[in-house]
Amino acid sequence: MSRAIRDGKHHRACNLCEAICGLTITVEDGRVTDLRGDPLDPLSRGAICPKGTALLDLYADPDRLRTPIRRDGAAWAPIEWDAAFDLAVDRLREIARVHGNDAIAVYLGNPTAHNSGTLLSMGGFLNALQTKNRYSATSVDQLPSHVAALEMFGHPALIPVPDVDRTDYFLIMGANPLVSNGSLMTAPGMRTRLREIRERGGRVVVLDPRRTETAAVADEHVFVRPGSDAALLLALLDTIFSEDLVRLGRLEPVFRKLDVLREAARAFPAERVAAFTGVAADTIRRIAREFAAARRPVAYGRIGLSTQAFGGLCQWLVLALNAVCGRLDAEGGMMWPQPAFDLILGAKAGEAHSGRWHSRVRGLPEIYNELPVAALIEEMQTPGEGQIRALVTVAGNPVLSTPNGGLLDRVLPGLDFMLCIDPYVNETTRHADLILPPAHGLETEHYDVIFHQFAVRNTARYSEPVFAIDESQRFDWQIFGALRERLTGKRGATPRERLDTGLRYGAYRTSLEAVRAHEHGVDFGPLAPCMPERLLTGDARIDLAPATFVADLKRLDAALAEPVPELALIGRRQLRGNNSWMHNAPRLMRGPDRCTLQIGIADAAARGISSGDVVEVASDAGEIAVLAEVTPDLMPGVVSLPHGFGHGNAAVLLSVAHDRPGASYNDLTDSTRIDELTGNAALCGVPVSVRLRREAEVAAVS
Ligand SMILES: Nc1nc2c(c(=O)[nH]1)N[C@H]1C(S)=C(S)[C@@H](COP(=O)(O)OP(=O)(O)OC[C@H]3O[C@@H](n4cnc5c(=O)[nH]c(N)nc54)[C@H](O)[C@@H]3O)O[C@H]1N2
Ligand SMILES: Nc1nc2c(c(=O)[nH]1)N[C@H]1C(S)=C(S)[C@@H](COP(=O)(O)OP(=O)(O)OC[C@H]3O[C@@H](n4cnc5c(=O)[nH]c(N)nc54)[C@H](O)[C@@H]3O)O[C@H]1N2
Ligand code: SF4
Ligand SMILES: [Mo]
Repeated sequence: MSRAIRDGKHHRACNLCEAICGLTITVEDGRVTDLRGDPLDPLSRGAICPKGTALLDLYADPDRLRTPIRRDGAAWAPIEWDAAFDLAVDRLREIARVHGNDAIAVYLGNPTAHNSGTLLSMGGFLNALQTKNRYSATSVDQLPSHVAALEMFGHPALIPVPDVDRTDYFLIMGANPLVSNGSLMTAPGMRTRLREIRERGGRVVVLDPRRTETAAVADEHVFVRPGSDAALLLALLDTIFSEDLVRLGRLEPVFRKLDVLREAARAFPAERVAAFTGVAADTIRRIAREFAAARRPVAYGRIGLSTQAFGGLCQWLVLALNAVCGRLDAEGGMMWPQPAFDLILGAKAGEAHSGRWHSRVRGLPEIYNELPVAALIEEMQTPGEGQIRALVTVAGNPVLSTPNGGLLDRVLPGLDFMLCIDPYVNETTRHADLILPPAHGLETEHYDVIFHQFAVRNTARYSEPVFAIDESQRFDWQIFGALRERLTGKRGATPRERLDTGLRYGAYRTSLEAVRAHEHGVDFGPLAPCMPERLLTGDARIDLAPATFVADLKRLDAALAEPVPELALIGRRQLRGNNSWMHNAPRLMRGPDRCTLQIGIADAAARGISSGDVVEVASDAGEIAVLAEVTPDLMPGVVSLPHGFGHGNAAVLLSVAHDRPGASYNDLTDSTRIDELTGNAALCGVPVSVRLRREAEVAAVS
């Protein structure tokens, strides 16, 4: 293993999650002797979580690939970088020549968003492939927020974030920031930030089917039935309209169609939605009144609101609720960060579109150059022109992270070619013909081009690598550069050059050199109002009731009459994990097995289930066996399982994870269960049955 570049204190961002905490890493004699939160970082103020320290495990992980490998029958063989690039490009070219460009699919996983080298170099390679079959983790995540931002503010990246540091009433729906450390809300140190809201006399209210870690530190927690939040939000809006609590604030002149929104909400009064949501009408009305009466309230909804059958409606209605209380672009409300490197720099009003093409089999619409990943399997399985024959994955693990992952696992071997850019042989990359591993984590330089865009304070920070790579390794941007050059004969700008250009033209007219000079980061201050100037809608106004959303209310209306499933499955992110890929860090895997099915006391008793029993969980899509954990923290009729486990296959080269395999949530999800408005996968609220495994079967599992 290489030595650190220099002794002394290194200050850099943790690039594992959206919180982007500043770290101080002490190196003595070439070795790291200490790693802690950087108290001088203007955004994170010393915050850190257990995953941050696990960066050291990642660096030292013997399972992490440092050089390319190619498939050799059932085994892997090493291959030189140049030969690997040639092989990749020859195979991709051949497949495109015979079957057309769309025969090559691309899947971009979550860590691409946390890696500036990849973000600032991958475009040329992707464009060279000229395929419409682009997929990413976006459509198992925040796609509804992009669609709502596009419809209301004119650009998918114009998503506002809660100004947590100044709010006095934080309504949190379907998010667990104490564990996730915040998402579409880069706000490191959430425990402190939530405590500060309460210390300044404010209130934190959590609506969630599980009494979460965040609920435990909130002033109030209310159980809400999975998938029912759109109705709940409409009822909150209806109370605000019918009790005359609307106050539009500064943006009133640019709002359109308030009357349409009022009419839409009128059909969902609190009394009508109470049974469907599981929330008493009185409670809904009280929360609406408290929200409207607070001085600086803000409503925020995340994964639990997005990855459900009404994700699009939810994200629209959260924004609408903020709007009618004058909370858009207001201090302590939903605000738009103004990042030093701006993703929407140069975007023109009225220019962004969705639905420019559709998936071949199901006709799901493109947005932001991508198709919903729920369409991936059928596009591989259905014969005909445009059928996917090859897959390129970058920093992803769709076998564990996308709906019907178990089926995807069985379909991938049928592809003609699979190229994975990833440092691990995981459940997905194990099917690759070729794996190109980029240098990783502490070996790379870094700038959060995405997460400053969603941060609760305007800051900028550039991170230098701590460790040098050796000659046998390549950076991600070198990999993408080499692939692009072989495909097009062209060379692109380096990530540093692109970053510098972006910073020079951005809001603060700074430069890479200037940012680099501040090792703890540059502070541009708290969020500031910037609307309507930053709007990108064609008419420079905000549509409070976009027609496509209003039309989707019919589906919600019909759902209110449908029978409630006996048990609905929801997820459970864990502090000591990161989707599917940090289960190989020894320091995160100590203690009892965490891949348990949590079930409420009454639901467990009705099935004769006790903690520690092996239970079988079945859905329309599949079946898994896991340990049960009986808890008082779940709403009756709801069970909860973390996603990202299922590391049991012998071909997965993750030795620590392999010892704690668990089972995959997404063996139970179904790619036909989507939010029909946006195409996002509906991973929450999956109808399941749960039963105790019989003795003989238990023996077979253990
Ligand atoms: N049931 C259920 N499913 C879910 C979710 C859920 O809540 N419930 N959540 C969804 C969400 S929000 C997300 S974002 C997705 C995540 O889904 P994915 O992005 O598909 O999966 P990850 O587990 O993040 O896998 C990341 C992969 O990237 C690799 N990697 C890490 N860093 C780098 C890097 O710098 N470069 C490269 N090239 N590779 C790298 C890791 O080795 C790992 O193989 O899962 C989704 N799936
Ligand atoms: N430690 C850790 N941190 C992470 C990750 C991780 O895997 N581990 N993943 C990162 C990623 S990729 C993302 S996108 C973010 C996600 O960040 P968050 O959205 O904060 O993540 P979750 O913890 O999944 O919170 C979702 C909540 O929604 C609830 N929920 C489920 N269904 C419903 C519903 O129908 N209605 C309501 N109201 N609530 C519902 C769940 O009980 C859960 O509490 O976290 C990021 N941070
Ligand atoms: S909260 Fe996120 S960014 Fe901060 S140390 Fe933990 S993993 Fe890293
Ligand atoms: Mo995510």
